[in-house]
Amino acid sequence: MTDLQGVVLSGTGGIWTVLTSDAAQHDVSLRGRMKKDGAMKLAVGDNVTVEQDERDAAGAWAITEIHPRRSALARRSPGGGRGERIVAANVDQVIVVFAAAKPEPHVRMLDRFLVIAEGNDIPARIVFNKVDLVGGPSGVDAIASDYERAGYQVHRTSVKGNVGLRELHDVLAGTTSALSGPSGVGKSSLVNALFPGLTLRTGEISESVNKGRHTTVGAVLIPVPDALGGFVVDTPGLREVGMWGLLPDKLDQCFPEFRTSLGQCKFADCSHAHEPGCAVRDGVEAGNISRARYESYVKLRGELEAAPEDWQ
Ligand SMILES: Nc1nc2c(ncn2[C@@H]2O[C@H](COP(=O)(O)OP(=O)(O)OP(=O)(O)O)[C@@H](O)[C@H]2O)c(=O)[nH]1
Ligand SMILES: [Mg+2]
Ligand SMILES: [Zn+2]
Repeated sequence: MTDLQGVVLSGTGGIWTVLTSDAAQHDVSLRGRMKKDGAMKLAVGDNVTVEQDERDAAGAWAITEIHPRRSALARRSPGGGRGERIVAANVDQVIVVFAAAKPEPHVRMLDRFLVIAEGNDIPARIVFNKVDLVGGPSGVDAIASDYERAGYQVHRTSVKGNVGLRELHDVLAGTTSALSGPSGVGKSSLVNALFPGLTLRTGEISESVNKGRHTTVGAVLIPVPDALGGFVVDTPGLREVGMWGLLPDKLDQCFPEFRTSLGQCKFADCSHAHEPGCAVRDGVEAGNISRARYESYVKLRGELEAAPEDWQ
């Protein structure tokens, strides 16, 4: 038996592609006992031990161990299903990508992506791509300013116009970043443009958005062909994003600009929705917290309260 350490790059239908420490890629399956209920579900980005069974004539490789994760980007299973879906493991930062136009950016949805990152304790930054469609970087100032005020780093990029790519490249170098966001915003196009040599599939917006088809199918972990190394996770665009694992009274901590007000409300268990003496609402009135962000909070809080308990 030979065993090797590796990292999971992608997987479909029970077969996973693992990059091993000897720089080879192997298609592997999970050892039987690891498929049992209660066993940790494998995700791209997981560090694993793989083993080749020399008694097996075909010399098949199997994953014998999944190593503890330093982080996991999880959301609710799609289609109203219960339980969690781990998008990627061992992610250091989430890059939430939206387009300046085509498709139009939706702030409610952007806030959901940010809350998922915050709820998983993974730092997030925001990219508005396709600024060529709105007259350049300043074309997204109106929508970006709420997020900059909230403390997020916002990048304005154009793959077509080669805008902001070097700066974004530098924040991805040497670390593991997951790109998430709706379909057709240019996530795969950005990865291709940032790292020459990569050729991820990209699609026409008309196809991916109108027909509900996604160009990227399943998350893939991509080793960055760069001196500093690191990984980028390209994910398929999401049409709807389900929150998972978040208690309603933890939601306020997922809005960084609320944090200085938390603990200042009249009632210790303030939901910030209707109670008197609410420091968060005072912050909105004083113009320190954006009204649109606050409205996202109220909407999400209502959704989390209405969700069955086993989703929380
Ligand atoms: N005008 C303009 N179009 C862009 C830009 N970046 C990407 N596109 C186009 O947008 C379309 C969608 O790009 P993709 O990279 O496939 O989008 P994606 O976010 O990976 O989509 P999914 O894989 O479906 O989630 C393609 O037709 C790209 O050529 C840009 O900066 N400006
Ligand atoms: Mg894609
Ligand atoms: Zn309050």
